[in-house]
Amino acid sequence: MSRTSPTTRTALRICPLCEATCGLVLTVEGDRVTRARGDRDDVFSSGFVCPKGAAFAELDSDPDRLRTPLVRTAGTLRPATWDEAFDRIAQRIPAITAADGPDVVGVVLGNPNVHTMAGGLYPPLLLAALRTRSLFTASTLDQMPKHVSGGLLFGSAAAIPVPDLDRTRHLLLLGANPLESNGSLCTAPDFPGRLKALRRRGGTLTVVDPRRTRTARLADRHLALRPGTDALLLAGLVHVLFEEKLTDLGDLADHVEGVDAVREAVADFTPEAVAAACDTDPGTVREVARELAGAESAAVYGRIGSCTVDHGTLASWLVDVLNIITGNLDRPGGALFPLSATERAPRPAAPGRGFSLGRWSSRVSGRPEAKGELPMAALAEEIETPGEGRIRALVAIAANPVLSAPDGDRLDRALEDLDFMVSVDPYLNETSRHADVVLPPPPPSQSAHYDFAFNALAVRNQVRYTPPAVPLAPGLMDECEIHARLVLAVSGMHGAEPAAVDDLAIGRTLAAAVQDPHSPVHGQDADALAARLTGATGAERRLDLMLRLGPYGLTLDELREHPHGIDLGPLAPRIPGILRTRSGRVELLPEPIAGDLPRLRAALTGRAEHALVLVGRRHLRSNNSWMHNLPALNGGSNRCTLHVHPEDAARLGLRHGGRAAVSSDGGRIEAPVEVTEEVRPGVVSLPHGWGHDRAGTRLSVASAVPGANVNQLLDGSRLDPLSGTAVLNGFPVTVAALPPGPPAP
Ligand SMILES: Nc1nc2c(c(=O)[nH]1)N[C@H]1C(S)=C(S)[C@@H](COP(=O)(O)OP(=O)(O)OC[C@H]3O[C@@H](n4cnc5c(=O)[nH]c(N)nc54)[C@H](O)[C@@H]3O)O[C@H]1N2
Ligand SMILES: Nc1nc2c(c(=O)[nH]1)N[C@H]1C(S)=C(S)[C@@H](COP(=O)(O)OP(=O)(O)OC[C@H]3O[C@@H](n4cnc5c(=O)[nH]c(N)nc54)[C@H](O)[C@@H]3O)O[C@H]1N2
Ligand code: SF4
Ligand SMILES: [Mo]
Repeated sequence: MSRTSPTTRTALRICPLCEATCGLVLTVEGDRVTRARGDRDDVFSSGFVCPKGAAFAELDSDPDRLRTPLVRTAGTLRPATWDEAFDRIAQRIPAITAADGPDVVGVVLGNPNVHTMAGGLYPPLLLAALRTRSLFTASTLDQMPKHVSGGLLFGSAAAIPVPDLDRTRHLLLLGANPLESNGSLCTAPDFPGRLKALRRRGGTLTVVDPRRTRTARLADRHLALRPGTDALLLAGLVHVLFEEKLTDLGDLADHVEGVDAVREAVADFTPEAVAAACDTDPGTVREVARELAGAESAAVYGRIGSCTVDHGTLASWLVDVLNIITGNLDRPGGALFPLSATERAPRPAAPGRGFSLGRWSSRVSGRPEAKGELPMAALAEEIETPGEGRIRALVAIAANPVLSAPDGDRLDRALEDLDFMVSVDPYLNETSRHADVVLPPPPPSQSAHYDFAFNALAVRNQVRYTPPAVPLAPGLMDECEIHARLVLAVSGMHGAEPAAVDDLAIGRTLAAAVQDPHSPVHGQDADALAARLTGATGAERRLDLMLRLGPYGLTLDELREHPHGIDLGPLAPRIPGILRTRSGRVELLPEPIAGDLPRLRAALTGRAEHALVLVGRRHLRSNNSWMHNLPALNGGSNRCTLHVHPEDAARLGLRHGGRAAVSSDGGRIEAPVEVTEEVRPGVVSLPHGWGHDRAGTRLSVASAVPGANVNQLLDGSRLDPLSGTAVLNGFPVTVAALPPGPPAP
């Protein structure tokens, strides 16, 4: 920290607003953040900042943020003390569990949990304390297919290969728009700059997206395929590689089984067969395959548009299959597994326990669990369907499923049926308004930051820690302490010191580590090791412990001594050490995948002609459902409009600036029309996270421009069967012009 005047100083803060994790320099006047810019000295982001990061000060001081807990009394939420709030939780949750069993308490974890230290450290302890299997997270609206394919192929749901963006010579990118999203499952500050650098060093970029996005405009080749058909295209590419003898596993050959089985499995997916379904031509499928095989190095990378679709897990699996059979997995310039500073130190290659799916199922629709989670799309029915095991109470942390999950109106009603609900959320929004207790975390400037999740998904190994930039305001509670107290309140230890939760976690970790022959502390004294940990809070001490036990043997003090971060070098090969399959090898055609292939084969034919399908989109100044409340980010081109291609607009009588009704399985919504060639014919697009028109929220800016909730078009029944991920892209809709009415919100 440097002082520029007695009351103005600067402080560093890693940006928590997307997966790029840019380093920010905050200007602090008194205890107030007044400005944010990119930190030029940050070892990873080197000064990059986007409009959201630049709006950090506005976000931090949003007057609509809650500044005290809220507790429901006589039907109304009113400000309360922290003691009252936790007392209420301790009175209710253990009693509900005691009466009806652990599974009647549901837990919902939303996206910002991967952007806070609290969300990285405490939810596993909360789940252990509750002993509930009723876990629902944003993963089943997002990347669960990647966890399932990584689990099945490599034996660990955490094994997600990341494209080696800075070294690859060819990137085949499907269903991602990093020029707006700044990247996902591929943490890379200044993703746009890194893509431009790829082109500058002579590399090539192919983008597969039904929309001509800003990312697609940067590409050498843009394939505007029919939404929902990526798995077919990818299977076609695999087919061509085998047919034309272009496969070459390189150093991986000894570590992969099932190659011949995959060759047979894709026999039907000829370029001719897939091209028609994808709306491309067989020649293009062949060219894309040859480019991939011919590149000096290449990476295939698929995201939201290839995950939240009918064949999300198959598409995610095929992405990895392509990287493997072209010899690009686990080699520089291909797709590699990062090695984060807080993961367990690598151990020698050995067969593992493998990855199982469907160890239990949801009560109402019998949906199989994946990675210990049930589909978010099944939450409403689990609350509203009577019978033994009905979810009666809910703990929602950093989640707004009323807007982010299918059929928000139904979930809205279901949440009203709960006996008790807790929200840990800074806003009173569409979801938290149903809570009986709302626990608000402080603004980000008052929290320490460490990226547990994204350092394990970054294009370069590096590590950074930022302590709170300003002191905790009077009356607020650090989010780690909120989580720790929540764990105590639900587990009958209400009133104990929150540090007890961290001490328990540290004790357990160390007890296991000193017994583990591969641990750097094997055979040492656990108490002495615990006494050596540094940190002002339980969370800091736990971070220090994870760093010490991690692959680089770092300490929290070292991170503090390097406020702009420590670069740990480019990604390096990790196979076979990372494999945890039962065979100890990459299992290229796992049984659940083989079992789902007939469904993909059926999709080769039987496509509904003339049907319009809907896809989503993100805007650079958006962040899912919760950043529409900032004047600097809302408005301009960041609007909830329906994008329609001019040919479709003419056919349907839609006019630019007019209004349209969009209908599908789950319902009907209305939105203003934008006629644009950005979408291909046959496809319309609406962004998600809008629909801020419900009563009882405190979102003064967002509720003035509510927009429509695209997820109201879904009824929650369309899921990728293996991962339980909701189909949010590529579902059929009908669109009709509406007579001119009141101006669009
Ligand atoms: N149609 C459609 N739907 C989608 C998507 C799509 O592409 N199309 N995308 C999906 C994806 S990828 C995701 S990840 C989900 C996201 O869906 P959710 O996980 O529900 O995330 P958000 O909608 O961003 O809501 C985040 C909540 O966290 C709160 N919050 C913000 N900061 C903090 C904090 O520091 N601590 C705590 N405790 N709370 C905080 C916010 O106020 C808000 O209530 O949406 C999904 N929904
Ligand atoms: N500005 C901004 N940044 C964000 C977020 C945000 O809301 N706003 N959300 C964050 C979160 S939670 C996530 S998970 C990431 C997501 O990051 P990305 O995966 O990059 O997400 P999108 O920008 O939605 O890009 C998805 C693309 O898939 C395309 N698409 C739709 N259907 C299909 C299909 O069937 N096939 C193919 N090939 N493409 C298809 C869409 O047109 C869209 O361009 O972004 C993160 N960053
Ligand atoms: S790109 Fe993401 S991490 Fe970087 S400043 Fe923008 S929102 Fe923050
Ligand atoms: Mo996401």
